[in-house]
Amino acid sequence: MSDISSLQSDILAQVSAVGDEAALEAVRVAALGKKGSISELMKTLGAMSPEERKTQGPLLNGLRDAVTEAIAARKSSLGDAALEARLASEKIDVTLPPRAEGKGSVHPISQVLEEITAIFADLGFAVAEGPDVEFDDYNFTKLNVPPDHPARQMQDTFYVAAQADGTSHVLRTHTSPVQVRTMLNQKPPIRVISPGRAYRVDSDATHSPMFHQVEALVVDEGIHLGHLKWTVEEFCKAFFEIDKIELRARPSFFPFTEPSLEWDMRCDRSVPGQIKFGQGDDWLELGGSGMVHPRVLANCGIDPARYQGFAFGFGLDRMAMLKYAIPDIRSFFESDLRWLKHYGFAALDIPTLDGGLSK
Ligand code: FA5
Repeated sequence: MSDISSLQSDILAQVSAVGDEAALEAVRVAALGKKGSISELMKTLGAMSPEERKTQGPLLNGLRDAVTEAIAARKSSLGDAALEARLASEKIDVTLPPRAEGKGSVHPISQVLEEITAIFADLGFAVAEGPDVEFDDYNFTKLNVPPDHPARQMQDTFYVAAQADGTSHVLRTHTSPVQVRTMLNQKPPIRVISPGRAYRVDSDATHSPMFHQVEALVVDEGIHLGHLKWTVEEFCKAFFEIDKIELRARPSFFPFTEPSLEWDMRCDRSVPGQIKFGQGDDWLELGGSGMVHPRVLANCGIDPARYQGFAFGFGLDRMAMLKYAIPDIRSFFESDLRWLKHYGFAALDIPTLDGGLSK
């Protein structure tokens, strides 16, 4: 009995004295391993008389359980301590600003996104977001494109496998479903932009299967086409950093707007590799827009008899290509560091309207 209890206190003392997991493992093997002190004692049980076994059995089992438990507890506290030490040694202060001399640079898409956000923030717009995997209902049906409507063919859609709960999803083909999400959750007046990714089965020098759009949505009483034109004009002047621009509106069709317009900007592309805005005989396509269709407002719980809205959706990658003379849209997504070094922006040059968007 006293042998067993002194063996127990001896092993428990060793367990609490170890400084790391390797030393603890050595103590475990010496006590509970195949030839360990406790295992050897357990083997003697077989040779004992039934009477002796009755008293020694519980004592030896108690010894083995106490040591096993102590080792497990020590192992977890050593593990916690090791983790704590590792976390402390690998701590990074993410609030520290990046070093200006660092090699990292801002991708042109991120830069353009920041520029656009700064411009619209100045005009009083908030930023709204939605998921890339979107309900078919929000991407199409609530936007006045019911199932089987031929307008679904206007966008080559990536469909997601049918869900168990009966809902169907798509990779959003445009950022317009964020309009739906916003109107379902907010009452007018609404003034939001939603920059983000969109997906279509499309690939060439000016089309990418994954691309970016920026959507703008305004809903309030008394909103008309004049507000749309003014906003597009102010946005283009600020974005292209020029005072004089000339816009042209062409009639178009989108199921979710009525009337629908596409905007072009006057430009001069007579010198290869160069583009000048506000002059010349060429027109640059910006994107689609229109007055929000009354049926879309009603689908989203907004009374079309009281409120009107305008919306537009421009291709962000295309705008970046134009502003920064990037010839092929696919190069945005090739992760070529040499390309990024050439077209990227310094991390500390945050675009602001007063400080300059692109310097
Ligand atoms: C739309 O996607 C509408 N949702 C825009 C809209 C919003 C209209 C609100 C009215 C009201 P469209 O399919 O034309 O429209 O696309 C808009 C812009 O996205 C295009 O002008 C183009 O710049 C860009 N775009 C479209 N497909 C691609 C692609 N595969 N790769 C790169 N850019 C693309």
